[in-house]
Amino acid sequence: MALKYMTAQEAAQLINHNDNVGFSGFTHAGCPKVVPAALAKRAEEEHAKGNPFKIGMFTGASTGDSIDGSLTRAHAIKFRTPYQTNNDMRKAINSGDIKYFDLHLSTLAQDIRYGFYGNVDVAIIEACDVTESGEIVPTCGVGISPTIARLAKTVVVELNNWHPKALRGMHDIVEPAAPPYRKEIHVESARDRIGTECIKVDPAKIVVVECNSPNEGGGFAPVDEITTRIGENVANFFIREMAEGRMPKSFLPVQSGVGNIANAVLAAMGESKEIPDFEVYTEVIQDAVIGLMEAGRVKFASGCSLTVSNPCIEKIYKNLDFFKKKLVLRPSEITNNPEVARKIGVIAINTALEADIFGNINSTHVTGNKMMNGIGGSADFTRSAYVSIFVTPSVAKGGCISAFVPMVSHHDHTEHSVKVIISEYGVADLRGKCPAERAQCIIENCVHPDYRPLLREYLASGENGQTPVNLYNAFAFHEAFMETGDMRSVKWRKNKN
Ligand code: 0RQ
Repeated sequence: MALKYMTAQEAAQLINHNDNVGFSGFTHAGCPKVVPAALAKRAEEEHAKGNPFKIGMFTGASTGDSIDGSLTRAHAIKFRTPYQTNNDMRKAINSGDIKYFDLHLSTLAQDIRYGFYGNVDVAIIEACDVTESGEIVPTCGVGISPTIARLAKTVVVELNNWHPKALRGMHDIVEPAAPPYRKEIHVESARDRIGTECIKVDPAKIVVVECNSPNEGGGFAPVDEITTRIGENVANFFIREMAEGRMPKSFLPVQSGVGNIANAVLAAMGESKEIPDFEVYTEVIQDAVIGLMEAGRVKFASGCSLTVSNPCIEKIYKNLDFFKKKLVLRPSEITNNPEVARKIGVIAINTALEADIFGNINSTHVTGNKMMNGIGGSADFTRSAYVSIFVTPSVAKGGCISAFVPMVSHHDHTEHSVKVIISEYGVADLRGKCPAERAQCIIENCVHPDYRPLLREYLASGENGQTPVNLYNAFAFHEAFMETGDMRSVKWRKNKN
């Protein structure tokens, strides 16, 4: 049957106040742009007429500014899940304007299928191709698209001609069955394909909006001295692990988080002559992976999105034959699936906002109350990895904040899942250590020299018991920062002696 074409403005009229809308993509990659922008305009117009207009939002992860930014600024969001990174949205979440619930990226698609969060009324899916039989070929990010497209009553396909139709074949689309009928996921290596090359829905529910909109990929900060040292420490840790027989000489697939630090760590691993060529099994494939692939260091990468800069995506598209043999893009419930991570022995490298000296990690909340981004996929991998590593610069904000504190102000990953912490100063290998030993190891290896004496004092002030915390002083660093803007001004409340 012939597909129905319309303008972005007409498509925006298909969405009503209180609808739940699912958006394709994962990070800025694969996100629709023109329909969300038209939807934001529609919300503003409705508000100007005195009508309420807010939607519930499901996405794969963070999105581009044309979704999260423009809908936030239009006050068009009732609730939002999961991960986000947009500055305007962050402010709206922290002021209570947007109800944000943060969850593991691997679980969102199945939670939606289980009906935990209500219906999906409309799905807006960016595609490089759509056929009259209802085949939708995603662009450079997949996220939760297969689920929202199948469940939605209306699927708006944003057919973005900026992306080549020849992307068909890069994706591996599959939706696991719901329990009690769930079967094993047969991904045994990053290269395995278990699904189809496109999403397929009833064509009668598709409307198509054509556009030609460039990707919204920003760049990465140049690698600096701190990130270089963190990267070198990670690489040296792996070299020791291989020498001591704890890591197979053929190496294991690598997952690395999002952002500048993760990008720099991968670059350092690629430069190390002693680390063999390796595979990547991750969620976001960043610029460094593509560079290493061209250099022959990364043999294959499985991910949910090409979260790369615009020059990098243009390079991939110019050389698609080469990259299609080395890349596969899957839905987030497969890339981040704990079953797969545990089975194939993923090495997980994620970034912490703060860690405490016992190895608990805060990835999400500044001073325990202000949401930064969200947990993303970090816990999907951390809990199930072969070895789970957190990296962080030892200090933030010019040294006024120590990334290592007596007690984290918010808990995302517990000491039970965190095996290794690495800063620019060194490596704290926490495996097999009791809490007191972990604390000493972190203080002596990872903490900035300005904060080492303070944290030694804190540890000495701890109560007897298996974990030597001192609850009177547990948040003294945070208190000092809130009062003076510098954690080094800490005053201990009560000492054991
Ligand atoms: O702020 O930009 O204003 O200077 O936090 O910190 O050091 O640039 O690091 O960009 O890698 O982000 C944890 C947020 C780190 C990210 C987090 C301030 C610091 C700076 C950013 P400025 P950096 P990154 C895969 C896995 C959770 C999800 C995850 C993240 C800004 O990695 O969101 O891992 N992780 N997903 O100054 C106050 C502290 C601070 C602090 C740093 N202790 N207190 N501010 N900052 N430490 C991805 C997905 O799941 C999609």
